[in-house]
Amino acid sequence: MTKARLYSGMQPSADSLQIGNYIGALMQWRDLQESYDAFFSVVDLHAITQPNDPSELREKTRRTAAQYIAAGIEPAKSTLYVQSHVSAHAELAWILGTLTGFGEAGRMTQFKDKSQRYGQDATSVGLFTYPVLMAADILLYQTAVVPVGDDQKQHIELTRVLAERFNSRFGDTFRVPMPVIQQDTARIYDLQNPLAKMSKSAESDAGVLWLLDDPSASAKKIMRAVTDSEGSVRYDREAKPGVSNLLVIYAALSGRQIPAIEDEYAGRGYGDFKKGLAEVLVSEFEPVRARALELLDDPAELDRVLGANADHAAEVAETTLSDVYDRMGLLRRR
Ligand code: AQP
Repeated sequence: MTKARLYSGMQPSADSLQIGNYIGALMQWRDLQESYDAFFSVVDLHAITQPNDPSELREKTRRTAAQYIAAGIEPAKSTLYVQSHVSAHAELAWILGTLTGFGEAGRMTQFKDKSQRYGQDATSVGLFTYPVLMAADILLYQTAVVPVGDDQKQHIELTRVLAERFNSRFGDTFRVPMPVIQQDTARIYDLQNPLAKMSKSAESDAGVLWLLDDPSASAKKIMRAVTDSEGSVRYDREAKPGVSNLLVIYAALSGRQIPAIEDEYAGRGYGDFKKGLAEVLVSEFEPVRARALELLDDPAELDRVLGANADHAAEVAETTLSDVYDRMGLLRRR
């Protein structure tokens, strides 16, 4: 039986991924690649909706791909490639843009938030059409499921609307994908501000745990993480967001249940709990970090693997794109 197709991606927007990317996405991708025909992309075309230094972007792209592999995404099993290596993404995005209402795109809350944050002069048309490119990413591969965070739900809904619109105007072409929304317990918050999601682009470094950071630097950040004055290790997202966040990280990285961790630290202080978490984090990340650095030591081999995977992605994408051009009545070059 052929496996259903799955698509997901991350932006190469920093030198290292943060542990929210690892727990919220990579760990799940690693499991999902067993039961799906998975496509995982490093979405560099999305990343350029923000200003980027060209040589840094190239390096961040390799680094992101290396971290996918180090975290367990197997390029022989999944299709792991760089978005801009497959030109069909940009081509289909243009086509879908002609089917997207201006008001429809303007209602996207991520655009509203980001454009407000950057100001009008720093907001590009590319940022506005970001969800249309995302729709193209997904639809090119006849994707059945898209694992995403809650914040991406609206973009997947737009993807579904665009697929249905195209299918009803031009004939059945796209599979209408389903989102798989990540559980709230997989959401990781900033260590210094546990009400804000941990993010690569956080203003302060103190609240972010980086996958490629020196483990002792990460341990220090955990020891300084914001908690509360109650002193008991107990999950309560409302009343104790800092401790709850640390418990979620602990549980995700150790594979244990939160109540078992609460029991272990009952009657002990936050210091002990944080030390325990730091040990768990170091033992989980040390091999991932070492493997990523090893892959980055041989960029030619990494580029070769990415190129071979992009060839496969392009083959699948071209089939869909060709149908799209035909159905829309574009005269094909012979
Ligand atoms: N804090 C988080 N907790 C759980 N999951 C998270 N993800 C991101 N942050 C957390 C998941 O990681 C993937 C990365 O998606 P992205 O790189 O396209 O952008 P993002 O979601 O905006 O991630 P960042 O780290 O916050 O990047 P910047 O700062 O560049 O915007 C997604 O699957 C996301 O759900």
